Amino acid sequence: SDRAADSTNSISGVVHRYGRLQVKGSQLCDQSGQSVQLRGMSTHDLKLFPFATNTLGNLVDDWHVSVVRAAMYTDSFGSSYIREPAVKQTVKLIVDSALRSDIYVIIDWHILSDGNPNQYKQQAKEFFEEMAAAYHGHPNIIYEICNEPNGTNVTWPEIKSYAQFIIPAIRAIDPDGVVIVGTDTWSQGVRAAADSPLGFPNVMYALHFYAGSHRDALRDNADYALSKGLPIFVTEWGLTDYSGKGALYFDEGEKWIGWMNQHKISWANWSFSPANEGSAALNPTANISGPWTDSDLSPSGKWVKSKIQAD
Ligand code: IDC
Repeated sequence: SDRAADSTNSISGVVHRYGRLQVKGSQLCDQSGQSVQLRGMSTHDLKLFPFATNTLGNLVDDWHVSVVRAAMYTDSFGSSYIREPAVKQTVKLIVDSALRSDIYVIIDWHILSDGNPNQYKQQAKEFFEEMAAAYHGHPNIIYEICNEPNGTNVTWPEIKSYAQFIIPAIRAIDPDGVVIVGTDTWSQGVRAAADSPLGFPNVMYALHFYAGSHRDALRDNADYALSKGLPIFVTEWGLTDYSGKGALYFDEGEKWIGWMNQHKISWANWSFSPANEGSAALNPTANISGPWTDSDLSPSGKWVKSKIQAD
């Protein structure tokens, strides 16, 4: 369509323009060293709400996302790559869609109730080796090696040892791909990471927020981390409270959007799905294939779409 031809993201899209990403200081940059901010959407649980073949192409043409995050639950609430590895095919479908649409794609090892990333570190290593082997020639790929570490014993040193196990395995196959590491306390622990960062280049650290739950105190920690030079990627955020459900907090969301724009921090919103919950971008009756009309979009979806497209 004309729209697709004019889109910043299709055919000669964002990966064509930015090339291979790199991390300089605390900033995500394009291949030439210019700072960039990616904006896009996270999937929901890929077992419950798998993308269809056309979902991402429609999302790129219509919303102009520059990044998508494929959230593959490893072992939470009945969604388990560990027990049902076939969900990996949906990750590959999304990566292949991202290659076609010329956008960046985050491959998310979505730990959650399995809060210690070391629990399945061998499976994680094999999964990321397989993904790196399949896709390392493509600058589109971003590796997110653990969604939200949590639990009393899951301190930053524990997460760091996991990262020191996984990152060399990825780097052996894809030497330059950007890797994002989750932080403690459901990826709110950027202060501890900033005090003791990993030694590898092209690594970023996840910060997650939900506007109804996380406010100035979390932004203060993030400001501290930035002041120490920690590269932050907000791989997941929502307008609801941390449950993903219920009311939307637009005023608090506006503060976070302003903060992310000010620091050119890249982000992905939770979630591009028709889940029956406030944070989902589609209404429960919408078809995940698209294309979508305005009446298919939830209040969160309409607001977030406008933020993706804002200057
Ligand atoms: C939530 C989903 C919800 C589901 C729950 C358990 O929105 O429908 O019942 O997971 O699978 C996170 C997690 C993310 C959560 C989200 C909202 O990374 O998996 O999704 N959230 O609770 N961290 C903070 C909030």
